[in-house]
Amino acid sequence: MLGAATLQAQTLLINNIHERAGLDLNGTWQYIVDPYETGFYDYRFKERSETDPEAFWTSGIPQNKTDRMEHGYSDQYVLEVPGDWNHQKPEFTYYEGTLWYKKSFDFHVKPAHNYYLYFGAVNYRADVYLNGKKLGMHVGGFTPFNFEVPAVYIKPKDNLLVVKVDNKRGADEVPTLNTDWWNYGGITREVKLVEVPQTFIRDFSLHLKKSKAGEAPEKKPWVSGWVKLGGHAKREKVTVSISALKIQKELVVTGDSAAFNFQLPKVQLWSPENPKLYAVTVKTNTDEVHDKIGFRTVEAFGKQVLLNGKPIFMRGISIHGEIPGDIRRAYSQADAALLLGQAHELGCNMVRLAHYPHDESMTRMADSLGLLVWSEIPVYWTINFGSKAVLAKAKQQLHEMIDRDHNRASIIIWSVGNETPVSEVRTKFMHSLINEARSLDDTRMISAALEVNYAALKDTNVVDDPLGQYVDLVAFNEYLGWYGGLPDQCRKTNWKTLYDKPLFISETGGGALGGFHADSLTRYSEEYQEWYFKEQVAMFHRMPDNFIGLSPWVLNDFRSPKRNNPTYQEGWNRKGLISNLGQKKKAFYVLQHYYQEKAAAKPAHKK
Ligand code: GCB
Repeated sequence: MLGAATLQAQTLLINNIHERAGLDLNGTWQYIVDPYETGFYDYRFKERSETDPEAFWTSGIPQNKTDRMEHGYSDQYVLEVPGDWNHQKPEFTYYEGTLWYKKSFDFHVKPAHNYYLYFGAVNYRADVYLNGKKLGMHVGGFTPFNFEVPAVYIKPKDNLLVVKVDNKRGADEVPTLNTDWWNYGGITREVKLVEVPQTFIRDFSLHLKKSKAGEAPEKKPWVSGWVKLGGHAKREKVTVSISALKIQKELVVTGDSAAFNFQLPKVQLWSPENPKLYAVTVKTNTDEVHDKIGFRTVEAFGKQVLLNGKPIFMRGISIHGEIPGDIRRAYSQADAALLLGQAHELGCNMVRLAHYPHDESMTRMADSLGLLVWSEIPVYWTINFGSKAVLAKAKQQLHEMIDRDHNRASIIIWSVGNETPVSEVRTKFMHSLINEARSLDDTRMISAALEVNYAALKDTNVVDDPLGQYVDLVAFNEYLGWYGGLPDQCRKTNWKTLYDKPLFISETGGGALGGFHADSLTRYSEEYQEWYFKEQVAMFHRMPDNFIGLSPWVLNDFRSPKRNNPTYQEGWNRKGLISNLGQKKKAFYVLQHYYQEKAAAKPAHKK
């Protein structure tokens, strides 16, 4: 029996959750608001144990009518899951603290099956209880996790699933106290009770083998990958098949995992122009999982980025995981279709999913639309770089991001952070993350948005951040003409990096209130932002030959508590090319025009 205070280790992540049997636990949940965490700590602020008479916070109902009861779940207080709490009740707009969520369900367990409770994401800390027993705890607001549920915990009727969700910011968390986005709280992504056989396919990976540096994949390319079993892993025969390619390969998995390599016949490679996905099935005697997988290679080679051996220019845009029209977190297929549809209309072949892993529907849809993806963990600005515990939290989020999405062809860049101020301790921290990312996945580029040394040379800004030596792609954020000075500075500014690597502008932008028109010297007018982008585009034409793309800041206006100009911002970061009301601002068309030109231009030659 688990004590309430025992934190069970999180179980290894199960992939391809959507097609698994089990019970969808989305929908209406009851809640209790608990800013003082009275249900968690007793009046001496000690964590409650299961035997505590007040432990019924976690089991939903008091044991008998003599119990004193100073809380209660009720249909008067309900929230929809998935979904942040902030947009669902006006009193939660600014709330940062604890809410207890409760859902009742009936479920019949099957003999010889295992059960897991899966959460797409909970911001920020989740303590999960089933029928009063603690299943585990997870921190990190944007990545999936699952806990094993012993079958004996599950009753045929009236199970009580309780999740304590806490979105308080913390100095030793990832992200830390300070961000330029809204700290939406709640069970923001889907919840599912997953049913699998006793030995099951927990995860598999399938990708093209790296080709020789600088070269396209062979005509009949090789794939490599692995299969990992979960549950009572033992000796299992596994079949990997791709029926459209007449591939059927058998391997024997002993223990938990086995790796494989095999040659494909001629395949259509995945690319933005032809986002071809192949249906893949992985099967054992008792289990079967499916996915749709694209085959491509990507690498930084000299000054260029090669996709399937050919140089590409990334026409990108940065995106927050938010639907501004509803002022909420994005979580669904429809949300992904809206955001990625906007990026498509802008003429993008690439999106930077800032500043945290987005909902899985985004990366899956990017696979099918042919949008290249930069995916990032929320190591943002001023994390506590000196702390080992913080590094462990960042690494955990890195693992969870890669675990979920390693089969997505669209993802070509794992980013380990954004604008982390240069210091020895930060570089050590970030280097460690880069090494970790590379050890988990050597088939993609690793990057981070770096800061710029503006004072380096007269008229030339230099990206000399020491992290540049470890990343594959030197990416930097610049706001020339917004933070300090006017956009005409771009006319005389040059850029270079100390590193002989491809150079990418991961952010550039200026604010404008949609519908506010004035002359181009008036800040926050659409005309100012339009001018900003015109000057920037003229500067892009003068960039050095290792300039291989950009992801300006940002697709839509987004909510930020830092942005309190009472006339133009009112809680919104206004750097969107599209306003919070969905109107395209003038600058949208400047970037769209540049991207049309770029798309029509002859591809650069490999050097
Ligand atoms: C940045 C940050 C981004 C901010 C943006 C801004 O450099 O990376 O998160 O929102 O600037 O608007 O200032």
